[in-house]
Amino acid sequence: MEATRNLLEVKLEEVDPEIDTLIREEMQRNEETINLIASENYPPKSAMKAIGSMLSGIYSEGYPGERYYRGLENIDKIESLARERAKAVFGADHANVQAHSGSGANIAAYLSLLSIGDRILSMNLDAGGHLSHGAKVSIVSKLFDIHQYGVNQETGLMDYDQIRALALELKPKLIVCGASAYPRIIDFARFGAIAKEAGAYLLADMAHIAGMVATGDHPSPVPHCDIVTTTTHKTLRMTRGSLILCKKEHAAKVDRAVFPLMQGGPHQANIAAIAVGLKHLTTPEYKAYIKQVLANAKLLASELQGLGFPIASGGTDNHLMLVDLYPQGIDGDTASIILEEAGIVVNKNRVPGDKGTPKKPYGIRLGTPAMTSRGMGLDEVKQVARWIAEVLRNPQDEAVRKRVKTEIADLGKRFPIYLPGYF
Ligand code: DSN
Repeated sequence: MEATRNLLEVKLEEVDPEIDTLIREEMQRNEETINLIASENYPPKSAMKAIGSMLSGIYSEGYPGERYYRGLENIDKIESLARERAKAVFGADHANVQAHSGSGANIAAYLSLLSIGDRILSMNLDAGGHLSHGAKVSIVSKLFDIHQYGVNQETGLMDYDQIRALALELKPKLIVCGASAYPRIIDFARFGAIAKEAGAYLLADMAHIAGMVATGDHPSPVPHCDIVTTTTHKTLRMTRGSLILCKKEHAAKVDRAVFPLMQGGPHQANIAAIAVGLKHLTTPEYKAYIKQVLANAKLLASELQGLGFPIASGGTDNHLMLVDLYPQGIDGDTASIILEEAGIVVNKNRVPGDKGTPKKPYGIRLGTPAMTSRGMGLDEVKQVARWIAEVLRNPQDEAVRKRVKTEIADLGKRFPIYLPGYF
């Protein structure tokens, strides 16, 4: 009978056509545009099945084998699999998979090693660091004594001698390395030596480059660090979440810092999805994918340079690049708006030596993980570079944006993100 129909069984499109439509429109928007946001990607359907499962409603405070609730024998196995897979992929002694996302994982990691008020030396947000590394507007700057290093304003590169000098002078209890907008290889071994000399703990936030670390295409921070954190949805291409990897001696403190210090019950559907995603990382297909992400990024940087757009540090060793728009006379905010109108989605970003403001910097950050997930390769990269140049050289010309948008929607049809029927 209609009146007693079980609400659990009613389809999304029936119970909430508004949200259903918005989700479909968002999927359509993605199919018809090119996503160059360096921190985004498209998770596999297999992981989305796990995150859309009934595990979404489970409570499981504690850790496998030591929970505060009963009925968790399957959940314990799932979380244990996620932890073991994370340890195996990255060669870590211990993995915590419960922190809901990257910033929380970083704060839990700090709290496991430090006392409130302790000194941290980390990378400045303007230079490519992350909010949660201690930016003024973050809670991290209220909890700890933050000192920061940048990059050389001319070369755009980290200056390890300067970082060493700062570390020896400031004697921080923790050094944080890893970045959200740094296009070059990070020398984690050098950071390890600096931390050792300064008597500091070392934490690497490898969120952006974790995919390359997983495949061996970027040196791993794990052997050199006390703790390594990462989100799971960037180059790792899982659903949103995080991992905290650490040395054996920090395991108990890390686990306690996540639960009960920072969080209550973990999101087990997401942990199941992360376990699925981790399984993908060891496949030949994923390894080939990461190689293509890197080849695409290198080509995108050199093509844009050839078209007259300087790239910070002269290129990229990873999946992202920073385009300096100052010579073009267009700020990153305006550039991101007109590129979006043309179907190319990017974020504004400061570049080394930026003459703009945080809201109107003179750069944009581009990344190739998402477009590569669609199967796009070098030919498409060249075309994307030409479209970007055309749009940015003609900021007043709406007709150009309109035409490019149609061309990109056509390209999107040739490279669907997901085949129909998964939702
Ligand atoms: N917001 C992410 C990025 O875009 O890099 C980092 O958390």
